[in-house]
Amino acid sequence: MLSLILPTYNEAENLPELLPAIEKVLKGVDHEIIVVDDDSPDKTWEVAQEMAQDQGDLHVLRRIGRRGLSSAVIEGFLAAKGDVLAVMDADGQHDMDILPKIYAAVQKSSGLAVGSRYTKGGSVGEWDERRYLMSRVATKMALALCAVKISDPMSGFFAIDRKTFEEVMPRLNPKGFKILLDLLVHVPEKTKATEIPFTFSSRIHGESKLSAKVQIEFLEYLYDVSIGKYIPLMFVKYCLVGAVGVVIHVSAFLLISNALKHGADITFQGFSFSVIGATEVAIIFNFWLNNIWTFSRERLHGVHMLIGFLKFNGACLFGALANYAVSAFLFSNGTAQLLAVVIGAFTGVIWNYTMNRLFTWRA
Ligand SMILES: Nc1nc2c(ncn2[C@@H]2O[C@H](COP(=O)(O)OP(=O)(O)OP(=O)(O)O)[C@@H](O)[C@H]2O)c(=O)[nH]1
Ligand SMILES: [Mg+2]
Repeated sequence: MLSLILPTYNEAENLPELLPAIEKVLKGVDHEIIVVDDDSPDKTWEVAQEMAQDQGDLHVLRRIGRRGLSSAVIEGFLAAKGDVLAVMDADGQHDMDILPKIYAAVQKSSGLAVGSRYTKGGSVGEWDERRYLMSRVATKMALALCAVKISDPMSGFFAIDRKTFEEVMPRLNPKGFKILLDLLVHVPEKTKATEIPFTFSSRIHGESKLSAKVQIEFLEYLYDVSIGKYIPLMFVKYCLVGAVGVVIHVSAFLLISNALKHGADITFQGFSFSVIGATEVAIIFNFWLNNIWTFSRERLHGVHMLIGFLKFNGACLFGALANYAVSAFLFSNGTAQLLAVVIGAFTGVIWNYTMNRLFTWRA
């Protein structure tokens, strides 16, 4: 049996055209269709539910409070009954006439069968130069990470056999837009992948969801499955925020100390106050940027943000103590001054990050 997943977000206008056409193409093929909708504002789910009333093989999964193409497809696959699991865009861009071929290819040799724009006979249709170039560069970058290499790893039109999917499922990274790429990165190298050419059409109705955010998520995905296995992306972001924080710290120090100066000199108390004040300004800045960027998935609001801010201050204070303790210990044991300071600073950063990840922005 073929289970066809149609992920949708604002495709209410397209479904009434698309679904009857798919039924025609799949006439005689044992199949089910699962629309996975992320609670679209245009009520795609309602249109699909109405159509499902008189179409027994059509099912609707409406996800509330969730967004994401990859995770929608994975959930569709998990709810499916078929031994072959397929996915196709719900905007008419994928040539549904090749669905039976895709299905047959997986039935014949298991693994994957991909509707391909870049294999011989396929085409991207009417893309402008810029989109074509972006797609080619992204494809080249992605290919370097794939265990199984094909000409169009970024296609959203493919099928996989249930056994291969279930085997690879626990390793998938549902972030982002490119579920096929994620499968190609994680399947065993010997997995067979067949490419079937098609020409990419224009959308029937509606707008593309391929936003700048989706493109950044793609780069984050590439990082996650390569260097990110050893150094988490969140840690890198945390360090970047920290680096900007240092600039803020120095600037705040200069501002405050200038204001406290008497003539050309500053008193010891004035200096101390400037350092403490600048430190707190940097802490506030770091907390704010980490909250909206580094830990955006665990972002804190309202009273939780206030509690989180206090925890962040605590973690930073202990981080500073850890930094001091390690530097002082190394220095007193004969380590060169600068090396002791650098290792101490690193200890402080790793301490800060770990504590804040564990207690302030819990996963
Ligand atoms: N469930 C769900 N579906 C989504 C989401 N984002 C996109 N989709 C659907 O996934 C399919 C592909 O999205 P598109 O916006 O067409 O992306 P694209 O085909 O790569 O880009 P275009 O060529 O510009 O259309 C469409 O059927 C969308 O409705 C999402 O967050 N959740
Ligand atoms: Mg599309």
